[in-house]
Amino acid sequence: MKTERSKAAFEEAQKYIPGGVNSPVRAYRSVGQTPRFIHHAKGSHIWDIDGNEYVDYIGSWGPNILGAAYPPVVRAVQEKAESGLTFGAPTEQESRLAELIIDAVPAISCVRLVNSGTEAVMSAIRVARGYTGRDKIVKFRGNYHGHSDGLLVQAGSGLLTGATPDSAGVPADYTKCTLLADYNDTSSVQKLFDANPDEIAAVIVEPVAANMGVVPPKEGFLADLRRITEENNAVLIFDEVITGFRLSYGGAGAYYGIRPDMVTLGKIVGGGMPLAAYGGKKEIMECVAPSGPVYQAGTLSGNPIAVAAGIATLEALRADLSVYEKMDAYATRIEQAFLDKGMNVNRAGSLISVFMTKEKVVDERSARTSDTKKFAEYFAQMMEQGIYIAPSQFEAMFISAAHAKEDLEQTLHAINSLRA
Ligand code: KE4
Repeated sequence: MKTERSKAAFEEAQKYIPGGVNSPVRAYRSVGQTPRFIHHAKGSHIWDIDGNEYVDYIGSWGPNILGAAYPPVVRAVQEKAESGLTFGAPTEQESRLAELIIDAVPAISCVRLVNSGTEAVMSAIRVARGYTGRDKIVKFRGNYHGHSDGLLVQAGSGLLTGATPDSAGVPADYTKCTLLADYNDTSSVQKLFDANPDEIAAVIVEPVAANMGVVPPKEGFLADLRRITEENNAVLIFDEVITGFRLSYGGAGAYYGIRPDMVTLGKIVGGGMPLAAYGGKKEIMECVAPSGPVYQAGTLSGNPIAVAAGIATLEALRADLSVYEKMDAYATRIEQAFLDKGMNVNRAGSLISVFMTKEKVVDERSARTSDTKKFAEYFAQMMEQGIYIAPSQFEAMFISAAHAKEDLEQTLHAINSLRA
C-alpha cells in the first residue's frame, strides 16, 4: 500500500503541530505506522491522500452514523452557512435541537448545547457538584470522559494506549476528589460510598465502555449504580458521548432501561460538526447559569451551522429507526466472523472490539492484558485489505447505517484472511 504522500504530509505537519496531529490517537503511535492523511470520505468509505480507499470503521470516532457526507446533512450545513456562520445570540433552531434531544432521551428534560464531549462532561460534573454541594466524584478505571483535568485519572482511550493512564500537568489537588472504581464491579463502588458518606456528588460512567475497547455492562451493573446513587443522594451521570443516538435512538439509557439523572452527548448529536450537550432532570439543570449559580458559557455554543447538522442528523435517524436493527445485524455478522476465527471479541449494538488476549475483557485490568504488538499486526493486515479501523487496541469499531453488503463481504474476506 502506497503511503508516500501521507509520510510527507506527516513530516510537514510535525513542523507545526504537536506530534503532527490535533488529537493523539490519530498519530498511529501504538501501531507503529504512518498516519493516513485523509483526502475525502463518502458514505461508508474513506480515501487517503495516496489514493487508497478503505471501508471506514472509525467514522470520525462515532459521529458518522449515517455515513460520511450524508447529503441531507451537507445540504443543511451549506444552506445555513449562507445566512451567517455564527451570531453569539439565541436562535429558534437551538430550541428545535434541544426539543429533539429531550424527545429522544428519556433522562433529559432540559439540555445545554456546548462544543465538545470534554466540555459537556466537565460542565455536567460541575453542575452535579453545584446541585449536591458535594465535591467528590466516582469514575471508572479505563473510562474516558474527555480531557478535563479532574477526569484524566486512570482514563481510557489515548491514555491507555500511551505510557501512563494519567496526564502530566494535572495538579494533584485537581484529582484528589476523583475516586476510582472498577468497571462492572459494583462492590468497588459501594466501598467508595461507605468510605465517603455524604461526600460524593456524582458517579460518571460510560454505560457501554468504549475507551478500553468495547466493554458492555454486566447484567445488573447499571441498575446497581442507579440504586447506590439513589440511596446516597448522588447524581448518576451517563456519559453517552459515544452511545448516545447509537445504541438506540434514545441511547444506552433507553436501550438498557436505566434512567440516570444526567446525560452527556457528543459526536452523533452534532452530525459531524463540533457540537455536544449535557442535560438531565429539570431541577438539576436549573442550577446552570443564568438560571442558577453554576457558571458555564461558550462563544460558539449552539452554533447555527453545527445545530443545523445536528437537527438534520437526528431527523434522519428518527425518520427511519430501522437503521438500528440494520446496524446491529451487520455488526453481528462481523462479530461472528471474529468468533469463527477464534478471536476474542466484545460487541454492544454497532460497537465492536477484538482483544489480543485470552481473558474475557470486562474491565480495565483485563483489557490491559491485551498484546498491543499483536494488535499492531492485526491492524496492519486489516489496513492492507482496505479495512480502516482504529489504530489502537483500546478503541472501538463503529458500524454505520451506510455500511452495505459489499462492505460486509470485503470485511468478512479480510477477517477470514487474517494470519495468526
Ligand atoms: P471530545 O472532547 O473528544 O468531543 O469527547 C470526549 C469524550 C467524552 N466521553 C467519551 C465516552 C468519549 O469517548 C470521548 C471521546 N472519544 C474519543 C475516542 N475514544 C475521541 C477521539 C479522540 O480523542 O481523538
